[in-house]
Amino acid sequence: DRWEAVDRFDFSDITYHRSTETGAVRVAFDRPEKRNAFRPETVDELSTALDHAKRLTDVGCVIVTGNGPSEKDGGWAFCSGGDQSIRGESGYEYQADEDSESRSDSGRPSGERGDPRDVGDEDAPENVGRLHILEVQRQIRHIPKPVVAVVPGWAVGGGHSLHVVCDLTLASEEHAKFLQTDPDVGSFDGGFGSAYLARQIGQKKAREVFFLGKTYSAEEAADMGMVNDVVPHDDLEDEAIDWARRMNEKSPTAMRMLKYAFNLDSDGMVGQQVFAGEATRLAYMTDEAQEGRDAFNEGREPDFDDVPWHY
Ligand code: 1HA
Repeated sequence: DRWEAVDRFDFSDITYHRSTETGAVRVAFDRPEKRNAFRPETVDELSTALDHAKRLTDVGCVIVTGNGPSEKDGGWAFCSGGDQSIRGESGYEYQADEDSESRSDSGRPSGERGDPRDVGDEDAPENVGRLHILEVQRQIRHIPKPVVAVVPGWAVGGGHSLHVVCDLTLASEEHAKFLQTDPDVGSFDGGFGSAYLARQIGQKKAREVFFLGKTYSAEEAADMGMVNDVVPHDDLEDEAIDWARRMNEKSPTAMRMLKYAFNLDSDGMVGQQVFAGEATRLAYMTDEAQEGRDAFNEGREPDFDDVPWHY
């Protein structure tokens, strides 16, 4: 009851909620009968929700989780990766057109952005395979607030990689299970899903995760260093809310700079660009930068005489 539905979107594959009191949003995969596998529509919706959450200036934490249990068999999942049943020759394909209505409500309010496949080019192939979960990974990486993966069940394949890219992971003691099936289905996340995982748990362990494809419990995943904490299943959401509240109480600027500082170490020049953008924002807030702007607008030379050369 603490969550209010964000109803400006008409999502089919995810749910999207907000808690004004906590300063958090909750984005949840909502395909429990498929262990929350994602199809392109799901990815579009995730992307839309994350983009929206980024712009909420009173929200300091994004929770990404999976709804459940499955009505079919009671199984829980965070996400089981790409939906193999709609995988085409070059990636995951939109399921339209038998379902063409869901194209216009694939997360984008119609008229605002339109069908995400419509590039305005009549000659463009309509349904090329997509791997754009990687774009969502980058969104999670760059959104200027912590993202917490709350794992109530299976985190598998591309779903495993998603938890890896989140800032923190909280797992259900009874139901969370971690598994990399990428090489079983001829796929490989050679980006954050493997390289960043290796930063978290070390090279030998990361290679084991991919090469042996063992299933790890929440406790084992925590011992390996890819899960922050393990709590009883019934306490999962309460604990997540508690984390969100804690983080939302902290200095937004400090939290943002810290997230980008942690990223910088492994993000190369893109990391520098993102971090530097925030440094620029801080600089813009100074009298010094505003004098530069004012001088230009007033057609005079800037006067920086009173500005000390800090050391
Ligand atoms: O690696 C990438 C990428 C890399 C680079 C760039 C982009 C990428 C994009 C995606 C991916 C990937 O995600 S590749 C990896 C894809 N995922 C998998 O290989 C996991 C497949 N699923 C499983 O191994 C298992 O289902 C499970 C360990 C998650 C759960 O096992 P469990 O509890 O025994 O349940 P199970 O009976 O297998 O599944 C329940 C239902 O969910 C089944 O459907 P049903 O028989 O009831 O009709 C099952 O088919 C369905 N399901 C589960 N996972 C998927 C799925 N259907 C489609 N796709 C799935 N991923």
